Amino acid sequence: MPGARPLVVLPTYNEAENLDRVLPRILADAPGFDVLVVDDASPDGTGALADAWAARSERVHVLHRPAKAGLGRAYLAGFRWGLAAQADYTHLCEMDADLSHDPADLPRLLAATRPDGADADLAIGSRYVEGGGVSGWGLGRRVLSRGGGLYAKMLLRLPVEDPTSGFRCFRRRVLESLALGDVECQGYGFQVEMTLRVVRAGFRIVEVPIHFTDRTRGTSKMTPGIAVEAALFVLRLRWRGRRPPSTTPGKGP
Ligand SMILES: Nc1nc2c(ncn2[C@@H]2O[C@H](COP(=O)(O)OP(=O)(O)OP(=O)(O)O)[C@@H](O)[C@H]2O)c(=O)[nH]1
Ligand SMILES: [Mg+2]
Repeated sequence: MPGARPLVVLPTYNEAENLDRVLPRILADAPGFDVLVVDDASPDGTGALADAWAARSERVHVLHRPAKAGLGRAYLAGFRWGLAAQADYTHLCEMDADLSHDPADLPRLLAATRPDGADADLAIGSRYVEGGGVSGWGLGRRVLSRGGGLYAKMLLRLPVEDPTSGFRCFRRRVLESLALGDVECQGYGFQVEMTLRVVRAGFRIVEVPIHFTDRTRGTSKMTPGIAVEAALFVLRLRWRGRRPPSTTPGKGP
């Protein structure tokens, strides 16, 4: 996309087996995208691998954090890094490092933010719109994902079919205008909370169909406890719903 300077924030915790596969795919299939690996001191050495990639490619950057602090915290740190970077990134994207998200879809997400395209402020890679899908998951995981998404959509009245998706592209001004310091959820409710904040700030969201493939290497960080925590967090957001989350005045669309 002419004039765009996108950054993909890639959170990692014990993804050594996947990092060597996903980084070359991003570099090849998403030309013009820089990558920021946000590693929480993974015991399996993911951080050192990321450093080796950064030494070889000026498109790869690494943010090391001292301990595992959750997906939401990793993304917020990555967004702050991206907004402060000299590169003047125009877009900040989210993507899992386990190849569940296809790097070749990044240009499509970015294109959905084009003024002469879908003109989205936030493009969400969606498994649950026509043309999207999931492979590799058993029935239980499918029900949890689709059910969790519908639950959040209905309780919070979100105009989105896949509010828990972690494959996204934000226009820079969206993240600049949200008060990122107020974002509460450290874990998997983070995606839902961000969706709610973007909707409430009046920005335009468009869903782009994606095909999600279950990880084939490394281990999932998802546990039943994390799913319950996210569900309870959505309830809290619902009950606090009358008071809109704060945004910086005057920066909305
Ligand atoms: N930096 C950081 N990354 C994390 C943390 N928790 C998860 N991640 C990364 O976030 C991405 C998504 O996590 P996954 O474990 O794949 O979660 P999931 O996709 O919901 O679960 P699976 O489908 O089972 O893989 C992966 O790249 C993880 O390595 C964390 O606490 N810190
Ligand atoms: Mg995953």
